[in-house]
Amino acid sequence: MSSSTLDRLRGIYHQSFFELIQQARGVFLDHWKDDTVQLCTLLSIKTGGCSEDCGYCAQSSHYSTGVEGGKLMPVEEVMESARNAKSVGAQRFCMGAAWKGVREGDPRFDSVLEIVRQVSTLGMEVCVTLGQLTEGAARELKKAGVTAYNHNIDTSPEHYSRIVTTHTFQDRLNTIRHAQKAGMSVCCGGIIGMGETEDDRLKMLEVLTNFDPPPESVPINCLSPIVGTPLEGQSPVDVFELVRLIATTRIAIPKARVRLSAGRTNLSREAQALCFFAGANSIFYGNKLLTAQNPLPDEDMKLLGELDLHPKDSVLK
Ligand code: SAM
Ligand code: DTB
Ligand code: SF4
Repeated sequence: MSSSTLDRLRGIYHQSFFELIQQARGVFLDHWKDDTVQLCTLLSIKTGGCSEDCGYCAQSSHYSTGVEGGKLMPVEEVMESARNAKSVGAQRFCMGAAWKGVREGDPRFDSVLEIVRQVSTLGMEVCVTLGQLTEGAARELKKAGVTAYNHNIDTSPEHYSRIVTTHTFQDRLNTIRHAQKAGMSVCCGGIIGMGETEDDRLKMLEVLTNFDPPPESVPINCLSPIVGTPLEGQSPVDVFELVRLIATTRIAIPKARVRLSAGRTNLSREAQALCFFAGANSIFYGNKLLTAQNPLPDEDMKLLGELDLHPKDSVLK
């Protein structure tokens, strides 16, 4: 990791606000032929009871958040949600599990593989986020039909151990490497609003920028503060800091889908419009994220229509 990448990111991020978003818009237009927004629907296929202590997470068993630990959802229930997502226009279906990780040979992992095989028949992009992956598990997911693996680095290397102690930043990088080696696209981003500095955010972006290959998608989540977690009292993210980070991400990783992720329920329509102008071109679509609320699908369609943005080619038949 060269310090020059970080210096370059700082230079981009701290230029005057309008120069920054104008530059980001230019980079967007150079790399993306149309104004499409990818709609990605999330489903929690195994909720809560997680062994990890991620300080932001409703699903960690270390905190009393009111989210109960559940079992892996049966394949038919997952298929019902996936068909429904497709029928309302989602192009990507992302399934999340509150696990530290998965390995080959575990019967629960075999069930996930069967879920992936079935969901991938629907024609949407298939993304999963299951925690840490061995190389073998990554290969099996790819073979079953996964197109992208979501595994966020979440914050800077320096800030990470203040947020999570049950695994390391390096563990996250190892899993990302395994997913890449298996030929899956990597969806990797982070959360802002966890007490980090703006420079921490740029250090996170520095790590993402230096991935080889760069991430196919970069989710930028604003912390959705969960009562019962150590981060429950964090102040909301400043919207112009969010826009600056999105613009800098667009410039640093031009070909990535930059996904305006958790926390949109706290953003005005105008703030979201600025995020799209600055280079965001994907959202989570559906009234629920994993456990937290998301804007209603009808409201999102209305907003996209008002901004003359179009959902990426729908796979609706
Ligand atoms: N267990 C897997 C893992 O840790 O990668 C997958 C699920 S985990 C919930 C997926 C991602 O959701 C996290 O890496 C984090 O970026 C995001 N996330 C979780 N809780 C959040 C919150 N309260 N606010 C914003 N983003 C959150
Ligand atoms: C990502 O970066 N954000 C999504 C998805 N990847 C898995 C998850 C957001 C979770 C928000 C909190 C919740 O729903 O519990
Ligand atoms: Fe939540 Fe994933 Fe951390 Fe488990 S590993 S506590 S599900 S973010």
